[in-house]
Amino acid sequence: MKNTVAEKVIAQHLAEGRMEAGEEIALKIRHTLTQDSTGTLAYLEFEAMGVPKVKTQLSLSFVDHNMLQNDFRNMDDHRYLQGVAAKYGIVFSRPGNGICHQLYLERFAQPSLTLLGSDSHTPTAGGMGMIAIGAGGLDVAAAMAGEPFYLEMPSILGVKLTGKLSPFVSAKDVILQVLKELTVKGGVNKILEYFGSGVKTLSVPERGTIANMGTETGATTSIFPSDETTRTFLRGQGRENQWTKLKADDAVKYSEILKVDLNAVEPLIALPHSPDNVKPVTEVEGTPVDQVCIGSCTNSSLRDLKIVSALLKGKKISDNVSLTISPGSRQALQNLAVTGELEPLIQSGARILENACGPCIGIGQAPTTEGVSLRTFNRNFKGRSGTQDAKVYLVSPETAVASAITGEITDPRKLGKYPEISLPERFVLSDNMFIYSTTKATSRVAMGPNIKPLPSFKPMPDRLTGEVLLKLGDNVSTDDILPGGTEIMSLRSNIPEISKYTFCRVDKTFASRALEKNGGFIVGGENYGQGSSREHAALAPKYLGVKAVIAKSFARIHMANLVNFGILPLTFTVKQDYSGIAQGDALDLDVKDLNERLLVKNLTKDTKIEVALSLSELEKRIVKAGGKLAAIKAKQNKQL
Ligand code: MIC
Ligand code: SF4
Repeated sequence: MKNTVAEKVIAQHLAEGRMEAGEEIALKIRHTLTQDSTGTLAYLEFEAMGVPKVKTQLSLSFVDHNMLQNDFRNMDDHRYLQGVAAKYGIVFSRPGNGICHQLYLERFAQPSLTLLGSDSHTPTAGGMGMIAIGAGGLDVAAAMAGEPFYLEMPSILGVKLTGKLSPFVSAKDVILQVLKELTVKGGVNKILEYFGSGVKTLSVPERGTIANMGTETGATTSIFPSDETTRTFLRGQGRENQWTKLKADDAVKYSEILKVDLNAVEPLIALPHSPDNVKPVTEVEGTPVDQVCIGSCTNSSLRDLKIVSALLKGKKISDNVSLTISPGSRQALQNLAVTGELEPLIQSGARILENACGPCIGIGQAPTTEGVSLRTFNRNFKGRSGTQDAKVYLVSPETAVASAITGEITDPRKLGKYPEISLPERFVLSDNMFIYSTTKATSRVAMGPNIKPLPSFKPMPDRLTGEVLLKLGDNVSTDDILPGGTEIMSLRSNIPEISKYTFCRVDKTFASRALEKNGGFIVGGENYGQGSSREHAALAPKYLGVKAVIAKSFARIHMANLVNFGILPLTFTVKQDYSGIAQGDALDLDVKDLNERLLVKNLTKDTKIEVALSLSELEKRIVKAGGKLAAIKAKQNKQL
């Protein structure tokens, strides 16, 4: 049988199931990663499983999201994470070292391995020929405890790249082109596999950019082959011995093919407020810009910083623009410094921020009132930048620089000659901000007062009754359900407190109403729960008593998180029935038997609506038990 790159890697790590699209499979997970804002919960869950050491080949804990030290809370979280890492055999990446996905790609990613990460952009490592998947913290905790990861075998969509990018057009434009075609839900339950003669023209960091933002299509992951370019990158990182070749069989069949002629790609821009609202830069040229932010796990590699430096050389940014640059890693920053390429950034007037996520998740640099902000990031959902009325556009580093110089959205091709840049044959390496756990470490794990125990939940009753607490439209993101930003993110380790902010930007009364009414239901449109992997977006509603979400369709990670915390994800079998339910309607649902089809009685309207429940037997057991943690704990205890 002929196999794609994705199938080859999956086959090597298959623990259960058949590799047929739509079938449930279980994957053995070799590496895991967490970051601070999903990590505290993931490690509380891991600790609750009672396993003495992680059972993976390698587990990593990064601190990159919530770096502000405006009170004790974030620092206490970081200290807790460091303590857990030392105790359970996890590599700890200290605050200031860089963004998890960038660091992982540089120092740990290896072709043909599997990675599960509690962050939705974990697929960045697909640029190295890995199956790298984003998941909720509980699934990552389970993987650290040695459990396989269950998922629906995706279909493999081949993205055929031909030709070569033109000057001033880069990897970000390629993925924006893909997003334009696929939209924010076109990749659901698919793996985007890149192939064709254009692949070899892209460096590993460029492949990382493309794989990173495949997440925005809803895809399970994205993957590139591992070739000589991969080998060269690994050699530069002093890890050539970890290289293996990985290539699809000749004449392999993809379930669908999307063709991208790299020669024809032009500078693109995603307009507010969705990553798939993509247009050519030329269509919005001349729009005045207030802020430009370069960085994030999508565009902060040494490749990107080098091009930014070359383009800024001898230039000054517009007096009306605030330009920030957050390097993806200390390695990228250090290499830039060593070659003198940091200097043009400083000279131009750019504000160099910490090596972290920073403005991407609303940790600082909120734009001005009704400000236009151009960002090289991957998400521009309303409110994510920190202000509700900002207009955030997503662009390549090239377009970002051109616009920062002129003060208006500018086609970068107007900058003149495209500078030649190349990655070093040997990167300057320094791993001294990774702390390796030693076998002697049995340290006590310090827990600050803001770190609260995990709430526990009762098994699901046979009948679910209650009111529709909130009715929403299409593409509700987890940023809508539980936003990021400085105030709320410091509460990630404290479910009772963070739950008060559930849907706060949509309806300030939601949390109090939910508690008052003893919980109830949420109704959503298509692609409910897109975006971040934060399980808080399921756990907080659960804490407030939400029993089921009825939507037209769900995003993959959020649906898994709902199941993990015992909330039923139901879909309308007839989409028009969505209009037959209003906020405030009283619903009643018999869930004694979790059949594929269930009947929801609308007591207010005296109607019945059929809904579908597409869960595996295992998922049904989890949801019935009131969540996954109890199930895993019981299983682990038997093994000990
Ligand atoms: C994001 O980009 O939304 C985040 C912040 O990285 C999240 C994780 C989180 O909410 O902590 C993600 O993408 O999963
Ligand atoms: Fe961090 Fe932004 Fe990447 Fe999320 S998308 S991991 S917040 S840089």
